[in-house]
Amino acid sequence: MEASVINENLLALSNLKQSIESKKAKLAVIGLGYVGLPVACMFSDAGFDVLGVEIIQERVNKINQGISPIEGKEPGLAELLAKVVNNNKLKATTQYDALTTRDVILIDVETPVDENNIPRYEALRSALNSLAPHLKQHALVIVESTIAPGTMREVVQPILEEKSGKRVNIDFFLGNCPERVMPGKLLSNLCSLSRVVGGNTPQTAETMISLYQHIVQADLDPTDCVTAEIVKTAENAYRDVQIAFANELALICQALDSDVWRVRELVNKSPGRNVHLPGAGVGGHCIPKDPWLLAYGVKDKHVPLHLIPVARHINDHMPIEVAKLLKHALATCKKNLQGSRILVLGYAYLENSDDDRNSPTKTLVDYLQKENAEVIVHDPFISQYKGHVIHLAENAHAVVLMVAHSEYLTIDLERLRTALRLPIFIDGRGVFAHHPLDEEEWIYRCLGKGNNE
Ligand code: SAJ
Repeated sequence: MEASVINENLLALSNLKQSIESKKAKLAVIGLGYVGLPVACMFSDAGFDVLGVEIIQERVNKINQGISPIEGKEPGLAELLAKVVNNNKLKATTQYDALTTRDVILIDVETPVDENNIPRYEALRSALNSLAPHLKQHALVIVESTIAPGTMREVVQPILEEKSGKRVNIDFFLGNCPERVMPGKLLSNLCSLSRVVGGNTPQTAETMISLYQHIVQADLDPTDCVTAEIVKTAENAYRDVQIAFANELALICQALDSDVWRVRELVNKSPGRNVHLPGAGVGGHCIPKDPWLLAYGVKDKHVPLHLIPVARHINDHMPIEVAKLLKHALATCKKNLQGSRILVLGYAYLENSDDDRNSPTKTLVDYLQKENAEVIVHDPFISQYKGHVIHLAENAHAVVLMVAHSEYLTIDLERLRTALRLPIFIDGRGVFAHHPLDEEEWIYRCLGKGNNE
């Protein structure tokens, strides 16, 4: 590239950086979901003019009325949204042509994997194809969605260049800054968790840091795009493998008539150990998906991946391990799954959350129904499963706890046992592991604890 072109680009980037530092830069966020909306609100609250682009008209209408479309408890989000909309710092639209005035565009759309664990980039491609024709000269595009390593180079850059006729690092700038948010802590996470800032060039990363400094009070670590893609998917693949180890250890302890809940406590006294919590499965929008995105990044590189896929298999299979405990407990009462009535406690993927994405309970319910059991589901946070646990337990042959919602920790066990036809309690999260139900009164089976035969 000629020196004059390089200087022109550096000047353009420097001008953009100054406009960001002075908050004159106009921002846009594409995708106003559980990540995009808090991000848009925080940059608006920091003083930027932010345009939100969202394909769901109803969501746009709600946001422009200052009403949060996000269900569940997100401390501070509803109030912040109302504030920034009322002071005209945030506006939402379904129209992409409004992006022609935007200096920085953040992309926060979903990036799921399909049943074959292949990334589905329809939403990402659609956002890029819609943005490109309206891309402003010298604009900065930042993908915040979690993507497989190589996606910036193989998908994002080609679409933007081909559909806009512009060249990266000359006519527009590109980066990847993966979000690190958890449901229930969206706003606090966005400002308190460090961010990996992947720029297509080091200067781009620097400019990105000048943007995120306005909302992030933690480390902003500059790097390149592929490193940023790897870090985000690896941090969740790492957690998945950790959980899989805890689950395999639970099955070992069951077989040896030991107690994984005690074993893990003692193992974790050893320096540098941190055996995670065994459980009835791994759900949510991140952990089940991100390991497959990481694996996809090396799909053509002949890297022999074993640990990541097998950890996913172990974790996906845990609801069936819980079903086995149920089967064995029913058998001690000469009852089969077929024709039994089972009360399942918890459908959300996480305790005290209403989020049911990739719910492990769904796997359990499907399995039990295939075995011709009658299944009743309760969940205090999910509208179609709300109800009174004791009433729902009437005439059930067993209770299976799948999610450690606080409500279940204080359940009236005496009334529960009276309501049940058989005193069977399967504890899929070790909620009562340290205070097992009275053996005289209950057939209590806990994941990871022996004597389950
Ligand atoms: N789970 C276990 N055992 C554990 C931890 C979790 O079985 O020891 C299960 C949970 O029950 C749930 C699933 O795994 O079904 C996921 O739980 P999670 O605590 O990982 O919660 P997530 O899915 O909200 O993960 C998010 C991720 N954050 C981001 O992607 C920014 C993850 O990287 C965080 O580590 C995690 O929150 C967290 O630390 O809370």
